[in-house]
Amino acid sequence: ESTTVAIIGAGPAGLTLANLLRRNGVDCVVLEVRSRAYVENRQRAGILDNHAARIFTEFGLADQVLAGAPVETKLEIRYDGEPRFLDVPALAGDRPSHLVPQQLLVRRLIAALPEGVLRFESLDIALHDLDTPVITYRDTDGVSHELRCAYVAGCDGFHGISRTSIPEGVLTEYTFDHGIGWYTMLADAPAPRYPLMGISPHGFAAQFARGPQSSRFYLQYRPGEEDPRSWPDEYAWQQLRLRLGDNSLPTATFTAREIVEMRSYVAEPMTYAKLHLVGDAAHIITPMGAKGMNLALSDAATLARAITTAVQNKDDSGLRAYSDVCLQRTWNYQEFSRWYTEMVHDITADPFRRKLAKARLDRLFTSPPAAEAFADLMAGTLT
Ligand code: RFL
Repeated sequence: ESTTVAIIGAGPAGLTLANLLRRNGVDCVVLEVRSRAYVENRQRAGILDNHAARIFTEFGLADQVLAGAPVETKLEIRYDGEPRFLDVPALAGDRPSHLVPQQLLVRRLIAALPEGVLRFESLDIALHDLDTPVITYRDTDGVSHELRCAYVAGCDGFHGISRTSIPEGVLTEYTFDHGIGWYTMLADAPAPRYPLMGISPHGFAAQFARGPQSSRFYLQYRPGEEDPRSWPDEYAWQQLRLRLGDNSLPTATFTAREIVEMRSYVAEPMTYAKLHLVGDAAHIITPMGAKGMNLALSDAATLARAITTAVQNKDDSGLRAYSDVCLQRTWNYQEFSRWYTEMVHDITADPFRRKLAKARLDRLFTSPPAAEAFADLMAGTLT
């Protein structure tokens, strides 16, 4: 069997790429190791930035992907209990982000693809000869398959096999441990009026809506020194009330809990022979700024345009530029995410960094150009 583009992984990156390529008349096959149900129920990101929404509009997919999605409102930041509000969409020039839970985006992107494009439960996927690529895999009946293609898109996330198929010595890898942990909890507690972040001497906390009667909560912890999994729920609620400056928060049952340790990673270049890495396969970023999923979608759009031009006009300049274009965007967002992370967590750092973090926050509320630059990054850069 053969196809033009073999896409490894059916996360936001792979599914977006498949949809964009098909809209441009380029054929592709998506190989995913997990089941459809597993992929459709994986909960992670929740914000589709304005730039990512424009990608779906550009390719004529806005109705399928964005229908009914609420748009972002103001952001509330409470510093030591004192509330401040930022009208991020207005500051960005009326470019709101959309609230689209990742599992909803994934379901919609799967529904928009025709039968036969998606192959769930493709096991033991291996990439061979990346100059004239051949992909081997097994189906659930144990039957072996071989897929030939002109291009491979490695969209299989941070733990996938695409990046590790690149010969040793080719990639330069950059890693950074921010030394910050988040304990995140889902609870049936009324949603806050606006997305709420609390910066307090006890640490960072946040509360975001996940429906009118449901909230996701976050508490900063010190990795290696504390293990929030051993915290009694009552202690977590007490910390949330303290850090969010909200004594009215009810004690509700946590329906899910998770630990996130903040790490960043970038692999350069994102291209090797006919393999192009897309999304988390090439880079991971902290959740501050909500850019992880949006970077994956932007990579997918850059690659879809480049492959389309190569296939239809025999012009591979876009493919040659792919890695540089995506890496420039990635480093821009890595810097933003680190900047944002320090601003809301460094109240717990040494006194000098605590003062710097406060100055950084104050600047957002005293300098309109600084606030606009922040909002511009939240909306997404236009490349
Ligand atoms: P994904 O979503 O990891 O999808 C990769 C897909 O590849 C499949 N796969 C394989 N398929 C075939 N063969 C193999 N050998 C394979 N190995 C893996 C996987 O099953 C999966 O279907 O990567 P993609 O598409 O690049 O998308 C990236 C985003 O998912 C990611 O950036 C965000 O989820 C990151 N992230 C968040 N981003 C945000 O913007 N806002 C958030 O609030 C946010 N919260 C999060 C997150 C990531 C989290 N993880 C990964 C720890 C919260 C969590 C818990």
